Amino acid sequence: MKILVLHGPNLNMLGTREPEIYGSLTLDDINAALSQLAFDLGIEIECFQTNSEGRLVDRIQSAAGLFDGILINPAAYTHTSVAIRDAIAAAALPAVEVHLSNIHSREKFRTKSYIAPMAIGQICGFGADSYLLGLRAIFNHIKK
Ligand code: CA2
Repeated sequence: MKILVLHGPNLNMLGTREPEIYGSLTLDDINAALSQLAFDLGIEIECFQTNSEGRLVDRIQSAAGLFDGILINPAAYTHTSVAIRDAIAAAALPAVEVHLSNIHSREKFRTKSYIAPMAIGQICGFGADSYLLGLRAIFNHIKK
């Protein structure tokens, strides 16, 4: 089993600012924890971060046939991107949406996700654990 892990815009800044919202771990720390969990589960992951909406669409499009599922934190594009939503729908791969913060308890504009209706589920509010729970969720879903 091979899972593509996608991190959206500004997540490369993790660990530098706003630790009260996003925690103090860096993106490398999160990727390392995901790699350890992937090893424990006996699966492969590939992690990719970009600030570009188009590059996220490109990676989702090219995932078909190479990956069994997508774990994605679309970051701010969650609340704006029909392009990423359409790419996930077209890829026809199971996707799990994750967020570090609880997007439902923050500003109203963050409560809307264009991605969630295309995902098998959404996990938010658990910091880096959202990613780990998300990886377990997509693993269990695919294994069934
Ligand atoms: O809670 C999440 O994971 C978010 O996807 C994070 C996005 C935000 O736009 C979403 O509404 C919720 C923002 C990521 C920006 O992360 C930074 C971290 C440190 C310093 C600056 C930005």
